Amino acid sequence: MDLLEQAFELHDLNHGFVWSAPKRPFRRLTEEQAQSFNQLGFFVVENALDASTVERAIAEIDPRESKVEQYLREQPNRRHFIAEADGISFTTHLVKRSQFLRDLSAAPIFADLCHDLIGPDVRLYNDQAVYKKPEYPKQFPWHQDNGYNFVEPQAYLTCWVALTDATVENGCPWIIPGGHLRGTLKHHLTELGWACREEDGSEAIPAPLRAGGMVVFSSLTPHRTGPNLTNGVRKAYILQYASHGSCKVEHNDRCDDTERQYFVVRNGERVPAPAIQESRSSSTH
Ligand SMILES: O=C(O)CCC(=O)C(=O)O
Repeated sequence: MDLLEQAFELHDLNHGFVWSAPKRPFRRLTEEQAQSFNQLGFFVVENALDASTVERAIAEIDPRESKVEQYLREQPNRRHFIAEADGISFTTHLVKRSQFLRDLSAAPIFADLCHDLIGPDVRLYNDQAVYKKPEYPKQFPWHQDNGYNFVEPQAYLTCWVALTDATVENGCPWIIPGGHLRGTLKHHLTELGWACREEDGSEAIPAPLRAGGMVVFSSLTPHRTGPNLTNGVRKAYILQYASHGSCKVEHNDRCDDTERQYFVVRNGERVPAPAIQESRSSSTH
């Protein structure tokens, strides 16, 4: 089997997958966005967040990311799994500690997209800030988000929000259009992350963004981010949403952690994020 065929092998748990187009009526999605999501697996929203929201989000994330960076510097080889000091950091579950980010995760723009692209009952699945540090020469390899933890239903939603301009030079996302249609592909673990293909291929397209813009894509859309060849930090906040009842199959995890996997849409209606319990918001972890 050659490399190209291997790239299109299916995940062992992917049986009988059928892609479903977004269902009308839409609350926020334009016809053009719906068509792009359905056929290509993604679309871009410019100015999804205004400048003051971006600024506040960065102010909430930066001190927490600094602690993650400090932790990475103290690890053997300055690494923890795929995170690397002065390279790439993952600051996870921020909604457990920041009421601002918690409220943001349930803001109308995200809740409406969840309603249109997932359905009437949707929970936050995961949130994390991903920072790529200056002059970090490594890519984040081609993967589908469902290649990390296999979730059923396989198609959930990722909103990759740029907090700084994301460019080809500093590590913006790249996408394989149409790569979502067969469901989850086979992945293998590399030093830089799970990977479903090695080569970019001529079909790969970059999705550069201005700060405040976002790429909305399926958990099944193959994507990568490039190296950061600039002297600035590339900052992204990634919010993911899954339908109520979703399950991480290998862990039998129902994806309904009360502290962070709350409803953002229930019975078709937006739901405000619940308040953080006081003891948690003051936690330094
Ligand atoms: O933001 C990045 O550089 C890569 C993050 C990503 O693709 C992911 O966490 O799935």
